[in-house]
Amino acid sequence: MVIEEAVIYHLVMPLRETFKTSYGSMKDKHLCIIKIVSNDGLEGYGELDAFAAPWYTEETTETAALIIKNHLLPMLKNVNLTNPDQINQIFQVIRGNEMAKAAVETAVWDIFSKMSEQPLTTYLGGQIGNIPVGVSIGIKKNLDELVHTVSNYVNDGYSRVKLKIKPGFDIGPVERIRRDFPKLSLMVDANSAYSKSDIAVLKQLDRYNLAMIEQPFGVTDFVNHAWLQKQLQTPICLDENIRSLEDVKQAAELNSAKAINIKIARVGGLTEALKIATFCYENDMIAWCGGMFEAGVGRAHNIALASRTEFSFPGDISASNRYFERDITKEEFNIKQGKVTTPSGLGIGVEIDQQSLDSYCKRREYIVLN
Ligand code: OSB
Ligand code: MG
Repeated sequence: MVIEEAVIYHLVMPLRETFKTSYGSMKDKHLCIIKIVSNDGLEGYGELDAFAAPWYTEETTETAALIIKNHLLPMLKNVNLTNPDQINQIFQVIRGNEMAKAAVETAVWDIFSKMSEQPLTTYLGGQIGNIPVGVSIGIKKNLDELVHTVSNYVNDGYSRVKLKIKPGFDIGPVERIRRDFPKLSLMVDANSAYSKSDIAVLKQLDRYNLAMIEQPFGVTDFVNHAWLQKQLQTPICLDENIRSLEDVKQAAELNSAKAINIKIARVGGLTEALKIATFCYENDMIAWCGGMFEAGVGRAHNIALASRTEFSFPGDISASNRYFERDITKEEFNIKQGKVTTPSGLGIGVEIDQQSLDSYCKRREYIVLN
């Protein structure tokens, strides 16, 4: 397979609700849809899931789009691809820029699964069916608002709830939600807002039967996460720390975490995500699929990945309408009894709603490769 041309669609999609984390607030999701066209005329779609500002990782939607256009796509000029894992290899010479790499790499996976006339789900080794999913809830103005939000999602049937926390908004919310929802599968995500001096609060969180505590400490810190995990029963989950299989191996070696949030975008694509899932499975670490407020294309890739057996904990994979008024795909994803259904069409199994995509599109770039 040779890539003949690519289109980068720059989209701004208003979020239905402003999402607040320990880093700050987000009103719109800035993303790109990457379309690649093969020499056989097949189309593959990938989603660039960075953000407008570099608060989660160093990349932004704009920097990543530039890397894709000026560095990654040109590396594929006249290259005959025989399997999608080749992309991971070819892109290795470019440092970092995982989200840019993932956007192109996932589009290549889409084409290869279409070439093999399979849904991406089975092409990746997963199973068609329903997978349990959870929801991530931002920091709220007050506890009543939080309780209201949680009960809405519980009524929608989500299998697990994740609360964003930060210093000063941690024990209060967790205590209240645990009291009102004693049986709920509950976890927290600190997005790196704590340090060693917060040990008393973190030990207190250990009392609420949380499924895990996600990313309490710094984004390159493996040593102090290990120090903390020794003192807690609750599994620590790493998110921002994990850019590659090497990072997961380091976490395993040091016992920095018992769980890994796998995001396709953060680890540079599906090849690396699969390697991480396999490693977690073989080393008794919990693997689950994280989210980046994906639109329909990225969400389809996530669901295909999360359908593999290594994914033993519900992912941050919500219904399309939780994030956006209208998605960019014709098929929207819905939650039924805490589960989402894997698409069964070929490749990512969703079709682009061109009219919807155009309505969010601010700019498009055409790149001819051959
Ligand atoms: O830390 O997992 C995170 C959203 C944006 C950036 C980072 C994170 C998140 C979420 C939401 O928690 C995940 C989602 O619902 O897509
Ligand atoms: Mg997180």
